[in-house]
Amino acid sequence: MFPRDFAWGAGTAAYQIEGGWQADGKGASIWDTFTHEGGRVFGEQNGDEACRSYELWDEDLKCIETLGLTHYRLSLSWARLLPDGNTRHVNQKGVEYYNKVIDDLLACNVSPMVTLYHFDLPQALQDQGGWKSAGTATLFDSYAKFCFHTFGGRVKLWITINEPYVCAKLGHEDGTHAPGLKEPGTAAYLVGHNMLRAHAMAWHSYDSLYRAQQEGAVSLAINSDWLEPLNAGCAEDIAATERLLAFTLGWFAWPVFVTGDYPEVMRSAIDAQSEKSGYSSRLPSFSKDEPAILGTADFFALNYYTSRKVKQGGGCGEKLCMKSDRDAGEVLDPSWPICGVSWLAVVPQGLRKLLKYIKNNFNNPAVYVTENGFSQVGRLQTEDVQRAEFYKDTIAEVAKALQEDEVNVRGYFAWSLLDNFEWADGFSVRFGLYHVDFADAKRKRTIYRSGREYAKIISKNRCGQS
Ligand code: PNW
Repeated sequence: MFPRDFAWGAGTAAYQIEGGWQADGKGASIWDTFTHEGGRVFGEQNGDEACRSYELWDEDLKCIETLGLTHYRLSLSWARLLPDGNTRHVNQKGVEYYNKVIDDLLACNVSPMVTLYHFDLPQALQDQGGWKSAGTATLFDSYAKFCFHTFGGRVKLWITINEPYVCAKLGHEDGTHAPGLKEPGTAAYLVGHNMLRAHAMAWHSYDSLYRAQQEGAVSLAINSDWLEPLNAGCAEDIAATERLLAFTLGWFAWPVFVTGDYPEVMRSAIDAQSEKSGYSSRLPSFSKDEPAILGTADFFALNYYTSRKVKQGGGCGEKLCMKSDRDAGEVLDPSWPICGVSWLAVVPQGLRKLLKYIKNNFNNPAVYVTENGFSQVGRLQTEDVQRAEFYKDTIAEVAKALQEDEVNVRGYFAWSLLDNFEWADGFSVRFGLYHVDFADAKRKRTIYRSGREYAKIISKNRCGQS
């Protein structure tokens, strides 16, 4: 059913699992600051200890082996490696930690997929303007080169930046993620721009300095819902859907895969609103003097969770904001079950549609589904029958995308290996294939039924094939 070399993975992110926030010379990140400020996260929780994976990596490795994963997606904590964000000071203990993780994975025949940046900017760089500052892209490039140099002999799959959309919008427009800025209609576009520049610089560095020797592949992980017009016969809804797709998937995929610039509908919508409010355009332009953005992804890394119906309208009154720029509202179809967190409507078939859309609109790239998952809230259920069904259904949709739609899907990564610190929701939302007991000092890991189901799917698809 699946090709023999299909990647079967699960993912995590440094801040969500590691803990050890001050251990062995690690610098602070914006999530350390944000959670410690108070009033930001469910129950005033934080990632100071999280799953304690910094101490308990061996336990994580056991989980990875039990599931039979071929790939494991982890992120590096920039501030653990470079406490001040720059390469003048390297924290050797951090290097040792990730060396061990990577070596252990390889010894178990598991390939690492490594994300350089998963929401956790070193606080030292936030103090210099963070992603709003153009210089952060250059510092990211130095950090990326440091990581390629240090780990690249052993890592063949790299993600530069995870979900620039979420960093830009939740971190700088809504203020619900670190660094908690609420600067609607302006900062997010600038931040997204600098993240794209950072990604492109790092890709070019890899391409010119490391690719020949290391033979890996580099991309950025783009999150997107599948979107459909609320009323399929309504021209306004169709146009609104196209606009919203341009402002989400297109914002980052269009420059990298299609034109080297933002989608035209996005720019014209922002410009039109800017004019009304007497602003000059808020969406920056790419400079011809910098490394090109177009062509800077060796594969398409997609994080898919849910789907939405779209209608025209939305906005925030007179004020400038991204909502007004988009002029598109999201609606949930009542037939879609909501699981756990309120934003996650369960729509496995949306993934197949999105994969087909990516094939048709972004030049038939190799695609890895780098995140997909299902959350649990409230009472703990280790026999999570619904989530087990969800994985079965979703993976069946990926199979159809491969076979019937001939999308070049290369791998699937469940989110997440472990229950972990789910950002503003703290530990109240559980995405793991393994439950983690946060009341236990040893953070005991217990497999969920969905974990067993995923292991079964993997083993069924890996054996019986030669
Ligand atoms: C992704 N939202 O982020 C992240 O890459 C993961 O770290 C995270 O745990 C996972 O999805 C599940 O949420 C998101 O509020 C964070 O819409 C928030 C949202 C979406 C994705």
